[in-house]
Formats: sequence, structure tokens, C-alpha cells
Amino acid sequence: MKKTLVIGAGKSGVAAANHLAERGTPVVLADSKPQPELPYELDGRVERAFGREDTGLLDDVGEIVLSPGVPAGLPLLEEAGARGIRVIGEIELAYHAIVATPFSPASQIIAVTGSNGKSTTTALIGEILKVAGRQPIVAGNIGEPLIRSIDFEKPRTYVLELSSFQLETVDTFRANVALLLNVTPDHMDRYPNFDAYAAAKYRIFRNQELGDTAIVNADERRRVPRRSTVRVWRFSSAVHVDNGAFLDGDQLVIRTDGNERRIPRASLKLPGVANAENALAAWLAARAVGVDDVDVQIAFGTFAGLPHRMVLVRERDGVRWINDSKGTNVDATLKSLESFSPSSVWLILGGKDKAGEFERMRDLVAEKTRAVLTIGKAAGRIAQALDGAATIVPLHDMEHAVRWAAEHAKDGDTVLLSPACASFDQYRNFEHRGERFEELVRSL
Ligand code: UMA
Repeated sequence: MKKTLVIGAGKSGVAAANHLAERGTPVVLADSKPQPELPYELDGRVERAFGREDTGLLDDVGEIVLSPGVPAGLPLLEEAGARGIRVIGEIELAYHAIVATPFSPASQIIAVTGSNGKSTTTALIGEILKVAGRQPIVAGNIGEPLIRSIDFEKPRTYVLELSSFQLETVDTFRANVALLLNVTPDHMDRYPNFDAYAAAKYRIFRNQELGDTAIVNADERRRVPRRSTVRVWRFSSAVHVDNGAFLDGDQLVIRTDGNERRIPRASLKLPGVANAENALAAWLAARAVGVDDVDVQIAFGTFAGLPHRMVLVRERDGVRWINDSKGTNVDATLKSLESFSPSSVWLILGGKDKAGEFERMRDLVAEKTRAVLTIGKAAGRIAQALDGAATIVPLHDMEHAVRWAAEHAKDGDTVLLSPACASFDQYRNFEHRGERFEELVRSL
């Protein structure tokens, strides 16, 4: 029996390797690091190939399962392509496993992607389905690998957050309901251009069939999806739409097949226009799987948001300290900055540079900030991009940034960690970065 090579020993890879080993597939788990920090216990039957990326790994291999963080351009993968070895991702592998269960026709998949808001929307859909008594499984990019979350005992509704990285390697995966929230530049260090990134996101609509639903932002101009049998609903915070959901002053409105239902915007606990859009998209997803609008309204009122997304950590001497570590790209940070009063924010920016277009922050940063405190590898590029628009204070790391902000911020100000960058230069992930920030702020 040929082996399966799993590349990347993070959450996705270890979960995939364990799944395969439990089912009797010979599996090798490779990682470029000689001693990767394993997130879960690894099944003893899995062969370890740590610190290796050489083509020798391909001998006797029938299939490769690629972790989302591993770029497709790896020389090892080019060689695999030349040898005709199929490459899939953990989401595709998990999808095969779901389809193989006898009750798969009764299971449903709701998949969410977008550059921003996808974790919040995924979690909110999960909350709505919980209120409706559907016992959803929420997994994917949000943190829990799908392959570890599958219910092999009964049909379930899966609510999946999918990143562009994960969508690159789907093939037969089919979402009954697919949501594309927005597409703005992100991960420009991974893709040759914006279109390539957007194309990865559009793969969420792949394989959708008659009876499936595609939910897209009404501002999105690209055509979705190609098959005319798929029901397309749109959502917008700016314009009224006929088949979909929109914001009408202080009302959230859903309008499908000529029928209209309204929920007061004040019922939604989450603040801001971006969250109103997330809620409209979530409502459409719930409607697509037949959830009652009352359950939607109840969930809107209880769902308080996610950790590391605009969380007030502390108010100290009139200064508010906010953790928005999940702001990992320029657009996420811009959305977070919008709601603040002019010249009130000490903004902590920086981290792993994803070739972000920091120049696009100039106007809003000039309006909202007292100063920009830079940390991490992207600090130099940020300073260049914002030169003349804001006072830039290079502080290298979080410890210095928090201390400096504590010394300078005055009553009425806000210190906002919304880095517009990934965290991997100094932290394990954005959660780790946010936790460190909260720890430092609490110990002031
Ligand atoms: N590695 C290699 N070779 C490489 C690159 C990485 O061997 O060329 C190894 C690393 O040494 C490390 C492992 O791969 O040991 C890490 O794998 P990974 O980066 O795929 O991370 P996982 O821990 O498997 O987590 C992944 C997602 N990570 C990424 O897409 C970068 C998690 O999304 C996701 O929650 C998890 O699977 C479960 O589905 C995080 C993320 O940052 C939140 N996502 C990006 C984002 O939201 O912007 C896309």
C-alpha cells in the first residue's frame, strides 16, 4: 500500500496524520523544522520526517496532504507534480471522510470565506444554529481542524471557516451553502497578485449544485457562481437588494422571493457596519438551511463576539486598552480604526510582513492616531509607508510598546493593538500575541 505524505506538523497536519493512521493508512508526517511543536499527541503509527523537505520523501507516496501554511511553490511539490502524485489539503481529506459516512446526504456544509469577518460570521452562524437546536460543528480556519471534528455517528451541520490557503487544495469539496464575505488584499507574500488570491477564494463555490446557495457581498463585481442552478443571494450595508439581505437605517432586512422580514439593528450586540454585514450574511446562511428568524434574532442578541477581536482589556486612568490582535491585515485594521474619535488612538502596528499595502492606511491613521507604535519585522516598511502621516515610534516589541503607551496615553485616549500583520515573527499565532498583550496590560 502506498504511503500518504502529510506536510506540515501543525494543527492541520497532525490531525490529518492521526486520522489516516487510525484508519490503517501508512502515513509519513514531514515538517521543515527538526523539532516542530506538536499541537496534539501524534499517533505512534505515524512515521516522523522532521527537518526534511527533500524529494526522497516522495518515494512510495501515493498522495500528499498539504497543510494550509505550506505554500504550493515548494520544490518538493513541483517534483510531486512531475511524478503525478495527487496533492490535497486537510479540508478535502475531511470532505472525503464526511461523504463516506452512510448518512452524508443528511449532513450539511456551510462554508465561509472572505478577507475579513469570516471568523465572526462563522461563529455567529454557529451560535444561530445552536439556538435553533441544530448542534452544529464549527471548525476550519477558526482553529479546530475539520478532520478532528467530524461526527462519524450521525448527520450534522458543519459550519466551516475556510481560508484562501485551505481553498487552494479543495477539489471535490462541495458546500451546500457557500459565503464569500469580501475580497480585499491579504497574504500578498504568498500570491503572485491579487487576482490569484481572489481566485483561491472563489473556489468556495466549486462543485455547488442545484439546491445549493451562494451568498456574496453585493459590492463584489466578479461573477458568481458559474452554474445557473445555484441560488445566489447578496447582502449589503449600502444598497437595497432584491434577493438577499441589507441594512435599511436601523433595520436589518431580509428579502427573498418577494417576502420581507426585519430585525432591529439594535438587537445585534456586535457594533459597527462591518458586523452588520457579517450579521446579514449569517442571517442568509441560516435562512438557506431553514432556521426560523426568531432564532436568528435571539442569537444576534446573545453573541458577544470573539476573543482578540476589538476586546476591551482594561480601562486605566481613563485610557482604554483594546486587543484587536485578530486584525492581521490592512483592511481589518482600517475597519477597527474607523469608529474612534479623531486623534485619540495610540496604535500598535507590525509583525510578520505579508507585503501589506500600508500606504492605504495613511488618511485614517492621520485622522485617528496620536502616534503609531511599531513592532516586529514589518516595522521598517510601515514607517516608510506612513512617513509624514503620523508620528512613528519604533519600539521593536510588545513589551516596549505597552510600556511606552502607558507612559504617554492620557485620559480619553485608547491604546489599540490592531497590527495589520501576521504574528508569526514573534508569536505562535494571533491568539498568543493577543494573550501576551492582555497580560502586559493587566500587569501595568
Ligand atoms: N511548515 C513546513 N513547511 C513550510 C511551512 C510550514 O513544514 O513550508 C510547517 C511549520 O514548521 C509548522 C507547520 O507547518 O510546524 C504549521 O502548519 P500551518 O502553518 O498550516 O498551521 P496549522 O497549525 O496547521 O494551522 C492551520 C491554519 N494555519 C495557517 O493557515 C497558517 C490555521 O489558521 C487553522 O486554524 C488550522 O490549520 C486549523 O484548520 C490560522 C491562520 O493563521 C488561524 N490562518 C491564516 C489567516 O487566517 O490569515 C490563513
